[in-house]
Amino acid sequence: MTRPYLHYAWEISLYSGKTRAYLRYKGIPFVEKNIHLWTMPTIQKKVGAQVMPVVVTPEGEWLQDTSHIIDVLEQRFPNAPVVPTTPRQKLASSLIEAWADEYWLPTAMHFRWSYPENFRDRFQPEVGDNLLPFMPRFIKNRAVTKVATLLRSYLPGVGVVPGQHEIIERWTHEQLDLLDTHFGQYGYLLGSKPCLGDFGLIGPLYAHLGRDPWPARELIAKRPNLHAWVKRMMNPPQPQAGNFLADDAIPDTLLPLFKSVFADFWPQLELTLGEMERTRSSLKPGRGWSRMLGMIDVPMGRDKLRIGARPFSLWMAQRSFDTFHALPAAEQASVQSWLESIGAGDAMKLAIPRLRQIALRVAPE
Ligand SMILES: N[C@@H](CCC(=O)N[C@@H](CS)C(=O)NCC(=O)O)C(=O)O
Repeated sequence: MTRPYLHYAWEISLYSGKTRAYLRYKGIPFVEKNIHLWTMPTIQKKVGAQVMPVVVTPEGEWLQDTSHIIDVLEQRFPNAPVVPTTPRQKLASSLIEAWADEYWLPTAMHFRWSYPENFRDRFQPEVGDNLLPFMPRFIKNRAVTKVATLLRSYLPGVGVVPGQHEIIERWTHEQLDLLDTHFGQYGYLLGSKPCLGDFGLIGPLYAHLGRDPWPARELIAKRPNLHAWVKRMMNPPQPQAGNFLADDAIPDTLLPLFKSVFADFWPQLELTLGEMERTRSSLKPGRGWSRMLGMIDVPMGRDKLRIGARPFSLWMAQRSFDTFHALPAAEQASVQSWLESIGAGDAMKLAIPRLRQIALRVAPE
């Protein structure tokens, strides 16, 4: 018998929800492994950062970064592919993955950390049990304080400061309403089976918004179609069934979400690029950029959100550019005409330097 894959993850972790939903949907034999305080140095040694999720293959390889993990597993488990084969859907799926992974961070962090009941009733008890299962509560709480202090230190960098709460909330309510409308008509983003974009979105929409008590009650439970999608994503029907929509169609109900991809996320990429160029001369060989550079003012709906520039967002976007450029000319033309029809005709012209991922950082290739 072959050994199962190991999924080192926490239920409460944003990106772990993405890989867990994927592993379940694909029916890949895996065992969920908790990350204890004493597991962290091993993860650091194997993948270069204290990060989750991490997948260990039956052959003993340690895979890190949810996008890379899914890429590798798609090759090994070609059944029920999550990457559409038709050009517009392929790019659309990749764009939503990048946008969900990167642009939704302020939303995820705000709704977790600005409502104390999440920490009191969920984060503190659960993370304490994860880190130090056999210790008394007061020791667990001390360990949790360290983790929480680190995570809270990220808040201003992702725009979560009191003066901006309202901006994040307004934008989030709009996006959630749009998703609720969409999932009233379709099971998943692109039809009756999930694509890469669905797995990107389930990250923020499960652990933070769908499971922390305040947002689960106030944001998700109040939107029944979205709520049902979150449940479907986390408990996928087996065996897999369903299809992407015929004729490479992109549902009209997704178009307002793509408006945010190009009007909000794209300017974030451009401004981040500026910060990366400004700091390029100080790069040390093999180290890459810091995870966060200077502050930038990024559109968020009709507002602007001041956040730190995160070079990692460019690596995620690079994946979408690569998807586009790998298409044969006729398929690129079809994608281009779709982009033009939604007012994003210049989107694929954004020139970014080639980047490689080093755990949570990126460096020039
Ligand atoms: N791009 C990475 C992001 C992983 C990530 O940021 N994971 C969080 C937990 S959900 C983490 O470990 N953060 C630790 C930190 O940021 O220092 C992926 O897709 O796997």
